[in-house]
Amino acid sequence: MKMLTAIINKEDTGSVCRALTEAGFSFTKLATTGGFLMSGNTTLLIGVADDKVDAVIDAMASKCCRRTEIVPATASYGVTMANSYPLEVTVGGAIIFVTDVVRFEKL
Ligand code: 2BA
Repeated sequence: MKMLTAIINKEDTGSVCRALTEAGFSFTKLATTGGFLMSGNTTLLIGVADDKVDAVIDAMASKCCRRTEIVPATASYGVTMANSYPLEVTVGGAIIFVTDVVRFEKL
C-alpha cells in the first residue's frame, strides 16, 4: 500500500476532490498553508493499493494545471523575507509525495 500526500492549489480543490471521488478513491482533505507564499493550499492524504498510484495521479493531473501568478510587491514570504517588486510565481499543478505504508488497519 502507498500513501500519497498531494499538495494542490486551493482553486483546484473542488474539481480534484470530485475527480478522486468519481474514480472511487478515499482521501482526507487538510487545509494547509504554503511556506513560501504563506497562502492557503490544500493537502490531500490518499491511501491506495500499489497498483492504483498511477490512476490517482492521472485523476488529479487533468484538474491541476500549472499557471503563473503575479504576487504583489507588498507580499511577504515565509517568516523573514519581504519583497519590494512584483514577482511572477508558478502556482497550480500538484506536489505529490508517494510513500510506503508499512501497515494499514481499519478498526
Ligand atoms: P508555497 O511554499 O507557498 O510555494 C508556492 C509556489 O511558490 C511554489 O509552487 C513555487 O512555484 C514558488 N516557490 C516556492 N518556494 C520558492 C522560492 N524559495 N523561491 C521562488 N519561488 C518559490 P510549488 O513548487 O508548486 O509548490 C506548491 C506548494 O507545495 C508550496 O507552497 C508548498 O506548500 C508545497 N511544497 C512544494 N514543495 C514542497 C516540498 N519539497 N516539501 C513540502 N511541501 C512542498
